Amino acid sequence: MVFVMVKKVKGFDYFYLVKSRWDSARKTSQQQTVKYLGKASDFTIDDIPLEYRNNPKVLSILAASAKEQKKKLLITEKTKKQVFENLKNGEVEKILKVTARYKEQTSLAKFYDDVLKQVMYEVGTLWQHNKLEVGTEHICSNTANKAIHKITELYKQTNKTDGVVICTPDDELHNIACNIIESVLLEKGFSVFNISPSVPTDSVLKYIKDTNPSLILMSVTLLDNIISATRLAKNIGMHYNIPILIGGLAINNSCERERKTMESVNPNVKLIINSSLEKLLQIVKDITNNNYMEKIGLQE
Ligand code: B12
Repeated sequence: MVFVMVKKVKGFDYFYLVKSRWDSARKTSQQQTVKYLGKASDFTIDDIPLEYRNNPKVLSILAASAKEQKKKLLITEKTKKQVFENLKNGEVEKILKVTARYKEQTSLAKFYDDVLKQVMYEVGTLWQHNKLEVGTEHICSNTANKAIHKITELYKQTNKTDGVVICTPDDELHNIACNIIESVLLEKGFSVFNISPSVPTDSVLKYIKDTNPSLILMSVTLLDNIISATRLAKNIGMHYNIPILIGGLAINNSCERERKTMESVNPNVKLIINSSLEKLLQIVKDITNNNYMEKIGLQE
């Protein structure tokens, strides 16, 4: 007999496809995990091995899970609308309340990825099509940053030495992503030095010398700044042997040639493309635990 078992870890449900077999000698049933199915909230039929897709027990869990996911989707849509309205009106406190409610059911990283980031992308699209005034776009981004700062104030900087430096290349003024990344890292207890936006290369190098971080995160938004990001990564590599993760909108939209060039200038550079914040947190944890370099083949 096959069924889906639920395990709760840190408040989240995780599914396992489990086979149960009667052991007549021991007169007890033996359970064996067929497949780990992942987080219940992300569970789809594609996670189930083909041979079990018509199993009634599996199908009933799938139906319940789809209903739950639809409910969450509706909540996310409603939250996005509230955040958009509050951003336009500069209502920081209201955003904090909405964030706290959403976070309770999901996580801070999910709030940023599924709500705030999506709303900011929408702001960009409306502005690009002249459907939103530049002034309103600025109010939205200023309010977003104010709200992120308020959220981040809740998480105290620890005195760990294994710090993470967050920066942007020269000329890059977009730093909402940097502030979001700082926020989720601080929430998880990392020591963070967020020097964004746009700091001259010499100052970045000096800052690295002073703080001796175990990891550098670089965020690039404008496609035009891929060149300055490449230059900065090269410069850092000439002075320090520290892993550098580079991500952001420009990296997601870059072409193969640009990606290869960036990775070729410094062997410690790794591009992170279209990653969720939860995945990024996992990578940062792995790096600071010293087992990431081997996994992705970076320099020791
Ligand atoms: C807010 C905003 C601004 C604000 C920025 C304020 C601030 N303090 O950040 C202001 C008004 C200053 C601005 C200015 C400009 N902007 Co602007 N801006 C935006 C907007 C609307 C939102 C950006 C944002 O915050 N997104 C939300 C964040 C959270 O998303 P994200 O950056 O993708 O980050 C996520 C991931 O990518 C990832 N990530 C990010 N960094 C990293 C790093 C690592 C290591 C990893 C692993 C992951 C990772 O994690 C994040 C969370 O999931 C975008 C629209 C858009 N589609 O993004 C346009 C946009 C980015 N801007 C654009 C442009 C053109 C400009 C200007 C040139 C406009 C002008 N003519 O002046 C200037 C350039 C200024 C400069 N020199 O940098 C274009 C860029 C087009 C392009 N091809 O490059 C966009 C896409 C708008 C559009 N649709 O055309 N902008």
